[in-house]
Amino acid sequence: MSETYEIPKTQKGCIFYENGGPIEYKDIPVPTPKPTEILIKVLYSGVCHTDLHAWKGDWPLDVKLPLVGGHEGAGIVVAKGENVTSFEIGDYAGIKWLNGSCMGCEFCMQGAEPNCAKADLSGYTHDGSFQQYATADAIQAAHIPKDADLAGVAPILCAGVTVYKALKTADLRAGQWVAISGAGGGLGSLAIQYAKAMGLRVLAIDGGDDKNELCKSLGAEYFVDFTKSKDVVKEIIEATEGGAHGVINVSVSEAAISQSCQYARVLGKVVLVGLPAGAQVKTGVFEAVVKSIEIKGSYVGNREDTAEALDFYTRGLVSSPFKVVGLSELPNVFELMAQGKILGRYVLDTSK
Ligand code: 8ID
Ligand code: ZN
Ligand code: ZN
Repeated sequence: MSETYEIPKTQKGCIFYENGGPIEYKDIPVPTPKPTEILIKVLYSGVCHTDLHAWKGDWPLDVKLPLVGGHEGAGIVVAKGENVTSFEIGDYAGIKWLNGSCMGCEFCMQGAEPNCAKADLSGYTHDGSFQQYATADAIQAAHIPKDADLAGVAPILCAGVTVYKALKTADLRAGQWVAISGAGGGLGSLAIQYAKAMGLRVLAIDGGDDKNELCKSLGAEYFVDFTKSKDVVKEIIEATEGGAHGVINVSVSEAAISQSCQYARVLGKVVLVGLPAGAQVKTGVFEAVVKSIEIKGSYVGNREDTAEALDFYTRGLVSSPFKVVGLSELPNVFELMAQGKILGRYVLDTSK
């Protein structure tokens, strides 16, 4: 049954006009959906480290300016374009990093839509979820079950989907060891739980006692504190009796990413997810050949990965440890994130 919603002309949003410039919380126009788009009343949005990279201008890919960031937005469909058949007014829907793609190129045809050269990215090339109303392509927008907790589900839309896809990319078997580097952050805290749900043994790597406690509470069997360990590589090889079968790199540290090739087991899979500015992954060619390790990039997930990742959440197998603050607090969240002080995720309540 279709409901109707009153849609205001203006709304609150966080917007910046240049990379690294002030983030202004102010009144901005409510966008109008194109014929193929829905308009989502965003109630909650997670803050991903990608949003911080976008604001800083860390990557060799230009952001739209001015920009409203954010790509973990959960809310209600309040309007839709005339061509939209996959959503009804009143449905719960999610804003993901991949807002839209061409659907016709060789990569889209294989379901590798995030790899499309024409990908439109929420909170990067398309105004995202750090506003009260945002537009999303109806094909790519996430379908969120009606009874879901919208604050709780928000981090699944990027962090959950991304780590779930990264674990599939690692192609491990139940009982094998997966090392998660950056395990106490937004992606890492979910990666621990998806890995456990897939039957893997988790070794978590991050810094500080609070992250140690968090990772263990989420199911990690072993925690390596990179700020205290005398030899991270040796400690991991010992704890896993030979090295991790797979590594999910979600830290924002070039050194940690290169190091992961050293503690990967013979025939191990090293998955690259975290995107520190200008980073290179370095490994000795001899070691990589003799150990026959695989180094693979993994980039968010497609519609199927999204539906599957949400299903784990709906079934209660994963939940992001999160803290809710107002949308206007975004600059403070970025500051804590830059210092590596966030346990899990911060979720913004767009009503304040
Ligand atoms: O599709 C993708 N590939 C994708 C999708 C989403 C996010 C990639 N990302 C990228 C982000 O752009 C960012 O570069 O993944 C990275 C992690 O995002 P996040 O989880 O949202 O960031 P966070 O919450 O700040 O967590 C990072 C964690 O890394 C730890 C920090 O302590 C923090 O808990 N960390 C750092 I920084 N250095 C470390 C080190 N040397 C480390 N952990 C272990 N060893
Ligand atoms: Zn993200
Ligand atoms: Zn395409």
